[in-house]
Amino acid sequence: MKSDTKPDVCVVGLGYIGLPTAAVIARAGCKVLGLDVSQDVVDTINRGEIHIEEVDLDGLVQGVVSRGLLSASTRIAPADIFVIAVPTPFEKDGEGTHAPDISYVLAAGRAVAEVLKVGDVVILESTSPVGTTEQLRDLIAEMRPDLKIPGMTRDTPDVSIAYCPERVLPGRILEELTNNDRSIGGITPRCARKALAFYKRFVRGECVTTDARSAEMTKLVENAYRDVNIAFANELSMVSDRMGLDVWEVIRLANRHPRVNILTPGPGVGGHCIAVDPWFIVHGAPEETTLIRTARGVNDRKMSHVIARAEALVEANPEAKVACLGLAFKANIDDFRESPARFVTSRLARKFGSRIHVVEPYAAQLPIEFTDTGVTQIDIDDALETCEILIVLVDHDVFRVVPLAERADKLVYDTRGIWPDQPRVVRDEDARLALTA
Ligand code: SAJ
Repeated sequence: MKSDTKPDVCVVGLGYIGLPTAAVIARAGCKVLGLDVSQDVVDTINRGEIHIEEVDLDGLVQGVVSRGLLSASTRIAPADIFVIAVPTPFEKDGEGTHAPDISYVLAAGRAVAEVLKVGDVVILESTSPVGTTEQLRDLIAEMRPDLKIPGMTRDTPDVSIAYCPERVLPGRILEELTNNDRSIGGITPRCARKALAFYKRFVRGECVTTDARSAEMTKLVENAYRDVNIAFANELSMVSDRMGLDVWEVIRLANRHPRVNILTPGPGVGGHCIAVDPWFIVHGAPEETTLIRTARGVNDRKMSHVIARAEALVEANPEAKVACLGLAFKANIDDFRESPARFVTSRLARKFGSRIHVVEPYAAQLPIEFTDTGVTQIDIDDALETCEILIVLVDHDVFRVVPLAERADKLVYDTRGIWPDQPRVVRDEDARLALTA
């Protein structure tokens, strides 16, 4: 490939990261083949449609597919650049820690190795434990003894291999894919430079080069940092409940200090990243990760704390109808995977059945675990008219804007702090219930 021509790109994995990435690269004018194991996903994309929800992604995919820049397949084909964006789940092991599963990365690597040619660049984007890019390199070396592999030859290598994690926020993926800075870690500095030249085609943020292991660790550290900081906020909220304090007031005041910035407590930490990635660090260095492991525990414990307090509130008011506000893992998105709000609500549903009503404007229907519980989905207006107890689990804007006049007489357990003006409910000291905290 000449440096002035646009490379052909193959993106392996067309999920929440792979599909937007493929579409953004295609928008930059590269011909992109998206690879996925699911025939359904491939067919959907080839029709110019999408199988995931993300702001503005539908129009973008429709545009690049219709211009012939993006197509999808279940079969790999030769390309100049390969971007691997497949899942790296984790498995619980016997020790109570969680082992990363990089089998999808290695499977993708095997597929890429089959079609690799001199001059190609292979980039891993999946969140991965430290050392995964080297494992990918070793696998390629094993499968392709005909190629000179970076870090394994004194000559100029035939291919380049690098790690470049995504760091986009669901709900803002297209914007952040373009504007966020990127860390690009090469197996060698030359590999990093080759990958850098590619990202410069569609990234406006700064692209910083490093080695592959540092880039792998950087991604894990970013999410562990956030998890630890959310754990601090969640621990404060449990302490405040115990002491009868309003945690939101305490945080608001503390954050007026110029060097203090406490995050927001919630019903726990959800999604596929922040609650998962810290385990990759713990698994790699179990003896040295007391803080990171403890933070995970605190955030999980916050979910049980919320369930216990919500149950106590519902039990203390046996005649009241209850509305649980939100199922998504965070505000203003329709992603219900690994959601603390969904978990809390399903526990309440199993215990209290038809007394529980769910308000989730982003869900067309209730998830499967609510079948046969007697729980009904209602909208926020119905909830405000008919329910005496409101349990706020997600800070969707549509909940945030409900004026005090419409909820002043409700019993509110606001786990997200969206209604600071809500009158505090008199507490039952024995049950240590501070319902507005
Ligand atoms: N949360 C709180 N309190 C807060 C902030 C978040 O309880 O103050 C909760 C949210 O409600 C949610 C969870 O944490 O349940 C995670 O939400 P998030 O918005 O903090 O992050 P994600 O999971 O949507 O995306 C994260 C981002 N990482 C960081 O901000 C360091 C994103 O940039 C990454 O690209 C993404 O993980 C990923 O793919 O790794």
